[in-house]
Amino acid sequence: MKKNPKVDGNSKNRQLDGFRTEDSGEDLTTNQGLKVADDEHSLKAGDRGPTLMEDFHFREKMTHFDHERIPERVVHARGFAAHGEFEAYESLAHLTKAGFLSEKGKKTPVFVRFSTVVGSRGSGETVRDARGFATKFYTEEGNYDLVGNNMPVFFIQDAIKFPDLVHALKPEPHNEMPQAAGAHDTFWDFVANNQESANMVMWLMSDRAIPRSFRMMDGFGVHAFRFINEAGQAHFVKFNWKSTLGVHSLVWDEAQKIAGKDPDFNRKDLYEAIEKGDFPEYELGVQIIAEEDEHKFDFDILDATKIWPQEEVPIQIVGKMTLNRNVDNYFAETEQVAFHPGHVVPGIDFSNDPLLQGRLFSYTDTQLIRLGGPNFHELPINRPVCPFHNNQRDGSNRMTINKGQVAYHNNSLANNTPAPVSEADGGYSPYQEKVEGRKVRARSKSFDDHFSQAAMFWNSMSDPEQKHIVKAFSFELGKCKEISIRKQVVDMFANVDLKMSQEVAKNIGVEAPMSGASLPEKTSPALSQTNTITTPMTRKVGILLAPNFNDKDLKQVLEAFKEKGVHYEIISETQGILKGSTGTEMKVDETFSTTDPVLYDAIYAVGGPVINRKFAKEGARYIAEAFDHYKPIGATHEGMKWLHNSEMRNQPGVVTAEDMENFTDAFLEAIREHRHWNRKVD
Ligand code: HDE
Repeated sequence: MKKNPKVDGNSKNRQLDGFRTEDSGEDLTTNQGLKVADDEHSLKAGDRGPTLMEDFHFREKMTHFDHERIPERVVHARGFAAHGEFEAYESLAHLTKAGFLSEKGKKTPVFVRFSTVVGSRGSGETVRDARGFATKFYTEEGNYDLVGNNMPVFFIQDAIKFPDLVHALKPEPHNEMPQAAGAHDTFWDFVANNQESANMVMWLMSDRAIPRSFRMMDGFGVHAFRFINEAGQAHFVKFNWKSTLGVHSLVWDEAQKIAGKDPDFNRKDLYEAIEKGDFPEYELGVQIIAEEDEHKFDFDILDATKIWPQEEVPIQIVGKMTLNRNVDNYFAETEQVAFHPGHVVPGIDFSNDPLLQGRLFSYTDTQLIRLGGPNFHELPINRPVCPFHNNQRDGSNRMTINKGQVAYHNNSLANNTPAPVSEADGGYSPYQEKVEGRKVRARSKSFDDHFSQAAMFWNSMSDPEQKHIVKAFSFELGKCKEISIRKQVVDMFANVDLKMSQEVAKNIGVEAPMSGASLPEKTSPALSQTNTITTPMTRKVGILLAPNFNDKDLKQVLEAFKEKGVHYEIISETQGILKGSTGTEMKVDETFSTTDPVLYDAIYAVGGPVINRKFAKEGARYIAEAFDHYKPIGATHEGMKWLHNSEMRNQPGVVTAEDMENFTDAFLEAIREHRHWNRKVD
């Protein structure tokens, strides 16, 4: 297996060259290079006396420490990132002159940061929320940032409403509660009074909002952008990332428990996968609409609260991104990376989506406060890999040492350089869209339909997915204290599906709405997660093992796991080595106190001939939790005792057997399915 491959020296690392330092083995010095003789005692007047002001080493060390934090991102504060590479499958030159897409096999280094949106930097990761999916392509023509989410739509249509949305969604201002959650009055008050949010709220109540892993979710650029080809021809484009592991989610009860048992659940999963060489992969897909077809659809293609259903505008897969290297330093890279939807390259341009237009202002502005000034592009993680020159100078934290006397344009002293580059030679020149109109604060009528696509989302869900949505609404609204807010929201969602809103109304104790909008029955099968890829690869199985376990049979199952890329951990009562019935030794990875069933995709109960009361109790709990969360359960030998006479035994995804050959295949198949929704749980 590949282990955290180092790719120093090649293009992937160029943006960091010259900035990395390995401090171990070196002398300790101050920041001025002075060797330090003692780092354990502050300078005092006598060994029981007061500390002296003159202790410059103490003051330097403490001052640096006092300033170690920078303001966290106002949204997307909690994130985790990795390096990788994008490879184009084919030339897209007929659509775009972007170099990184115009040649088959062309490779471009990337840096991707995943995030939750609402919570603070230290908040839990398995909360109900959208996930940020921001990609920086270090192209030869400059950095291109695709700053997307794991949901293809957004709450609002115009950027001017973003501060209102975020104020409503963040913890309430009087008591700073709740952390990292939309389940409170101000958020739902915003929803009910800003009904353009309906489609996004359906996504937020769905399983997409609690992804099993950053590796198992899709990404979306959300807005319409433009591709421009060499001939200057434009096409509208939407960007989609498709995980090669498929889209998979947690169940809500599990997600809440994980937030306590392991608040780092998603980042650990990504970090460990990359360390093991199981590199996450996402294919890039584009949806293309010709300029002349702009008004051909029953939604406005510039409205960020709408998808372009892929049944109407197919997704063309154009390349693959592989994340293959963890960061060396979280702060220097993940915390200081600065994304911006306005970081584009020739061949990619904007549309007039009013949400996108506002973002083009916001991202530089936010970096100024977060990263302390206008030179954040010089931080190693943000530097382009191609040369960059201009007449910008000075400012806080300037690192470049510009030589020479000329810092203006036009000039004769430097032969009029740095000189602009013509479009033909690669200079960026905006698409000359014709724009005409009165100056108005208004929105196009074509943005008015807030419910058709929300209803299409609901209609496209499978039965279990619909049940999860009803439960999610009932949880979230049940947390609202104001009954009037609960009522306004169920009335609003009666326009999406009357039965759905009536069920929610019953659960949260408000009068059920009697009518809603009557909308065309449209579906988009691609919206359901039941149509995603399923594979046992990288699933994590918790194996319950006790002394004298049947080692021959276990070995056979473990070999099959290895072959299929299934991961496992041995769980027992105490740490150390366990001996099997014929002497095989197994190292215990976790104990009942260090881990929990919610942290596994499947449980395999092997047990052993003699288990004590505590083991029996924990084993039963592991199986019961896994059962309630619809997870695959395998039980052989003594492990089967836990399922004896139990109603669980003949339920879908519960595999028990004396015959190991049938067992292994059936268990692997159950693991591949991920969750067994037709199991009788409630
Ligand atoms: Fe952002 N958003 N956003 N956003 N956004 C930020 O920039 C903003 C929107 C997204 O990992 C901020 O550097 C406005 C949509 C991601 O570093 C800030 C509007 C989408 C990230 C900001 C939006 C996103 C951010 C905060 C409405 C999906 C994290 C810190 C017009 C397409 C990037 C920062 C990272 C971060 C503003 C809406 C995605 C304040 C004004 C829609 C993935 O600039």
